[in-house]
Amino acid sequence: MKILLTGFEPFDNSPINPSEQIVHTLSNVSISGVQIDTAVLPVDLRHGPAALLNAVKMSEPEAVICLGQASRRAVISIERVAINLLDFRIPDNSGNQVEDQPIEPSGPTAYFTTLPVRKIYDTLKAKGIPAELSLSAGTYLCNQVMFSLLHYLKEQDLKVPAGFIHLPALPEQAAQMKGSIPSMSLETMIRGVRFAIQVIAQE
Ligand code: PCA
Repeated sequence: MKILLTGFEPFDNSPINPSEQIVHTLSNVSISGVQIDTAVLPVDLRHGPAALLNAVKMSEPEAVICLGQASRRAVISIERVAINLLDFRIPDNSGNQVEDQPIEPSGPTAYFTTLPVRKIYDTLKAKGIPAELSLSAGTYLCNQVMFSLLHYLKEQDLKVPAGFIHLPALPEQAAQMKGSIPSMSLETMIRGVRFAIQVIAQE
């Protein structure tokens, strides 16, 4: 089996992004016989979704897991829904700032993830990894790439399970902040993503 695993480049004045570090760590690794193809996406309104769809076309994966950072989240957040909305709290890395715009003007309001999120959640909890099922991937780049991916797979009639997992900040990122934000070690996050891959491989 082949899974495409994507992360994002750093954004919001941080020099690092845990999703990028995980993708680099698991690049070309085989987990339970699963081949992992990887891509790091730009935090860019125009190029982020395009880079993801390009990676999907190149890899032709049997499942796609996209990763990104959500600094205020305390646990690994397995996203259930992507909504057809762009409303950026901060500009993207190219300076684009959008408010109240649809991602796909003629697209549906939202897509549900097609990953087995309940099984992933149950497995992570059973393995002692803090996790939650989340109802919103936000209205920034992570939601945009999740929506664009699910829209593309639907339009192409490709039965490829796909979805998004948000990660907390790394301890070194939390230490840089003036206020207090939650964090999780890279090691725990990597264990969580490995278990998610194993669950998908067993489907
Ligand atoms: N997190 C952002 C975009 C890039 C990332 O890692 C988000 O949650 O939208």
